[in-house]
Amino acid sequence: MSIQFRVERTDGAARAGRLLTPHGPVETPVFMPVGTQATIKGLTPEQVRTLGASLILANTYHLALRPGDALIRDLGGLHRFMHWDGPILTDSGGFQVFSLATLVHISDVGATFRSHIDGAILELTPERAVEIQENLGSDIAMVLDECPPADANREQLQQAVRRTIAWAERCQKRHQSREQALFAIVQGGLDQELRRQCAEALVAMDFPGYALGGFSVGETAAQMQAALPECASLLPHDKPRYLMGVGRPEDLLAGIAAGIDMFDCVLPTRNGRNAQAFTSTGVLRLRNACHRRDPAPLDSACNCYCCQHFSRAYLHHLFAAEEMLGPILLSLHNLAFYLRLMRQAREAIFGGTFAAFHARCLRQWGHSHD
Ligand code: PRF
Ligand code: ZN
Repeated sequence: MSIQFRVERTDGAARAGRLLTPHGPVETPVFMPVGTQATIKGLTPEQVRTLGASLILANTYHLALRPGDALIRDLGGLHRFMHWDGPILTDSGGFQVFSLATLVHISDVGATFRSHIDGAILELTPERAVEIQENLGSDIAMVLDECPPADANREQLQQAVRRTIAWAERCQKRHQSREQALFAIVQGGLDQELRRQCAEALVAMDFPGYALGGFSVGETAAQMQAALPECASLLPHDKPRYLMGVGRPEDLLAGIAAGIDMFDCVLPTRNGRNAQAFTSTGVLRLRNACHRRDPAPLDSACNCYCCQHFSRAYLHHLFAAEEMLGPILLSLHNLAFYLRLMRQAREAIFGGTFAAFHARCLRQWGHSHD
């Protein structure tokens, strides 16, 4: 078995669990920092590890285009290539094709597209998505799926669900690696009937883990949060559940409350590079002139390297002067914030106090009516 998963405690629908992978254990709920191009932007693997990250995410689409999955395989696999000896999950590339490539054409065979790097016309099939991820050597691979936009009509959603199921079968058939687990992805948008159909078909195929795709693609946060409890309940209790590409801190807590175990999102690092900080009292924009003479740390409730040593005034200065340390320090802090939030949620689940923890966080962040 490539992975093992155990739910250790539940509190309402929320779960605290333990995922064992070939590169070490993962305590859930878990947030995966995003290392799209085999790097968590601006941070060394040692820094990421010190922040408390266990599992990280990398992208099939980007790495297959550059530097190429065969090259990474020949150099000993993704773990060695990027010097990350902990567990890695790779996304399958479908979602990135839809959001980054041009001239995208999808058929039952797969997706053809023009590379956003050199303009070459390429094809991504379910079999190729599995081959790339086996070459990368990630601990967890994802099936190729079709993620329709939030404004897709029922017919388009239905087509995406049909293809996602057929592609999951082809991925499972092609998948060989014994050291890698292949997770399935449920689509269906906000249509609960299609979500149920998709989940039932995939659950019958007995994957070692299941993801909810197709959220945070343009629907409102309230719509997504309302759909999560029922969607999560369609998935097996004894297998890990992953909400792909979500989200803000309040979305993560809503996901945990609904019974989700795994999350990834670019927000802590991307927003950090744009001078936006997540703090225990809400979001701060460090470019704002109100921070120019402020000697206070970014977040007095945070013990990260940034908050231990630097003032808001200094961070404001770094962004005003366009110094690279600004994005680095805010990425560091934001990841520390997300990873601590997951540890606190896990502790609250163990203590049977998750609902109170959830309500307290929303109040402190100034989102009590969200
Ligand atoms: N499918 C895949 N990756 C994803 C998504 C999806 O639906 C999303 C949607 N939030 C993010 N990343 N394969
Ligand atoms: Zn901090």
